[in-house]
Amino acid sequence: MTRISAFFTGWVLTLVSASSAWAQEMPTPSFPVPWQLNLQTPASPVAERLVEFHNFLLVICTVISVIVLALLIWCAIRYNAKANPVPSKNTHNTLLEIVWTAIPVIVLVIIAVPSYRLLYYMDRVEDPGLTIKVIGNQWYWTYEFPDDDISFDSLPLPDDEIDIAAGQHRLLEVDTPLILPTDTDIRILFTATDVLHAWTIPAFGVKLDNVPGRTNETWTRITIPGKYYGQCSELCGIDHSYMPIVVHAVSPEEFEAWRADQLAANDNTPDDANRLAALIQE
Ligand SMILES: [Cu+2]
Repeated sequence: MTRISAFFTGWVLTLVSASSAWAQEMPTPSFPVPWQLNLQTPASPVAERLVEFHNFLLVICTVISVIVLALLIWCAIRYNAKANPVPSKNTHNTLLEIVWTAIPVIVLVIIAVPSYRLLYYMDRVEDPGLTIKVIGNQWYWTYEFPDDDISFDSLPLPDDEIDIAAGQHRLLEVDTPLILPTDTDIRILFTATDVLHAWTIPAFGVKLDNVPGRTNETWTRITIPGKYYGQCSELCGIDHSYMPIVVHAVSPEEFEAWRADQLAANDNTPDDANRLAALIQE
């Protein structure tokens, strides 16, 4: 706790070194491990529901596959030329045709109902506690907190700055991670300055296109504090694979401390008008 608050104090002065220091103590609740099966550990209500829906679909897929395989085996054994030398001349069976049309329709409806329910749940949040804006650039991310006038770029760390011993990962670390509070409904707005990008954090169940000239929207509520990784998921040019995403999810109190530091830093920086006035006086 004290180390984290110490980090907040040093944040403004030493962004890069501070973030790598924090990397050592930030747990990664949802990071892939060798031989892992299934999806990453969900860290938001949307991601939990996506995992549940995925498991539900897996059951339906398995049942259909087993039934079709059993039918194929049964036909091959029961109706081969040796076992059934005189084949039936039937070409129609009304009841059978109704059944094999109706059953797939019913299965699709059973899938569609929870699918649409989840789609609308993911769409937007009524009363967000925080709004952030994610802007895709070739080839880095810009994060804005529109209500607080906080804005910064998040650039990938080059290979020679990656500290494997500190738990860092090549091609996944950034100089300035996005800080977000846990247990808060966060509205996320997406846009881009140049081409299509897609901001993605698998653990949050968030993946949406950043489209130039358009604002997309979704939301998240992070349930587990820690460090989360993602990557741009829309082919956006030669460095598409070099624009990682890092989110540090901290408690609302720690987030407020960070926000206060950012606002204080903003106040100390002369805005463009002041800077211009100073230049003219000289
Ligand atoms: Cu991109």
